[in-house]
Amino acid sequence: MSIIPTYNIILLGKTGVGKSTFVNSIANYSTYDSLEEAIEVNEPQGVIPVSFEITLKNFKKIKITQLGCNRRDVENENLNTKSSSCTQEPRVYSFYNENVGFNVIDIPGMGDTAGPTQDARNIQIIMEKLSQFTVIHGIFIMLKAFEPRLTADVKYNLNATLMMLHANAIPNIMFIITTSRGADYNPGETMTTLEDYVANLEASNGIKIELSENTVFCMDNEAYKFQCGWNKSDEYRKEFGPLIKNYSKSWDISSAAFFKLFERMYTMQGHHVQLSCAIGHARTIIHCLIGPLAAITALIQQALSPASREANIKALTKNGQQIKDEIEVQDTSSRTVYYLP
Ligand SMILES: Nc1nc2c(ncn2[C@@H]2O[C@H](COP(=O)(O)OP(=O)(O)OP(=O)(O)O)[C@@H](O)[C@H]2O)c(=O)[nH]1
Ligand SMILES: [Mg+2]
Repeated sequence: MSIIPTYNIILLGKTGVGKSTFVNSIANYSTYDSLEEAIEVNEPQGVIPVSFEITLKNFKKIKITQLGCNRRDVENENLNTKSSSCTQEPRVYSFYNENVGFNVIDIPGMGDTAGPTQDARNIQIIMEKLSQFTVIHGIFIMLKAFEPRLTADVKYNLNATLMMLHANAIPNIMFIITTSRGADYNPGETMTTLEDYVANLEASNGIKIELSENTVFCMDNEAYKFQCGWNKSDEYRKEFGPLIKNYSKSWDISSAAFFKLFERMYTMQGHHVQLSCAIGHARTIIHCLIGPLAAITALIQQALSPASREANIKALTKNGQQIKDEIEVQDTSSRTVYYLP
């Protein structure tokens, strides 16, 4: 059996940006030549389970659920609550044909609706998943087309994403702009936001990230939603069927962007994951030490206060027996010691 070249890709970006939808779109853009063909066959290629709600003109809501190819993945996608983050654990989705293979790592998004503690845990599990690979060729940072300002939220998500990576990974970074139909399949206001971020990063850390046609790819993967709606609901078909031209244009432009992006991977030198994982471990250790260090600092400050010094002097001048009574000798043999990784 001959070994085919395989490329590893990780999808990063805040929750709800469209990482899982992107993975499903890969399967469909690679299977059908056009949305019209996909609709005729009427078998949406579901890789990751999805569920979404559509509001019709009369405000009636319909729920569309499309299962993935592996039933076990249903547990990994939180499909029941509308406003919660979906993907729970990183999963690798492998796409192969006879010539080439792609392993795409879909992860839970940063800015998880469960809060910062969940984000810290997510970073750890993402690093664990990454460490299963020797090299990574594509680091896809995903954003929606309408991020008009470099808000604290956008900055937090970009920082959290980039902090996971070693500087050597920078040439492997690609920006994917989703939901871009409203911006005519351009990066829209997000480009200015990205330019601001990249300029700040260069000024403060000397890190330079290229923003060009080679690194920024725009798409709108709404056609996948259309495929699922068409397949699952008569009401959807009746109301959205006449709009097929819009979705078809999104398909054509997005699949072209997708093929250009994936062909770009053939030219990439793989980033050695070990380097980024070392940074991840260092961050975990620092994170674990912050609590104890804060407690020690507080104790030192307390000991330095005049009242505390006075109390210590008094204690030391008590008679020997009293001091003896107050000293508690600890039995160290049964202590539980936790070693940091
Ligand atoms: N119109 C449009 N909707 C999109 C696009 N990409 C994703 N969506 C919708 O946005 C919502 C969130 O998409 P997901 O793919 O679940 O987002 P995610 O990044 O995987 O989210 P987490 O798993 O929570 O990190 C879903 O309702 C998708 O149908 C897009 O390009 N265009
Ligand atoms: Mg997801």
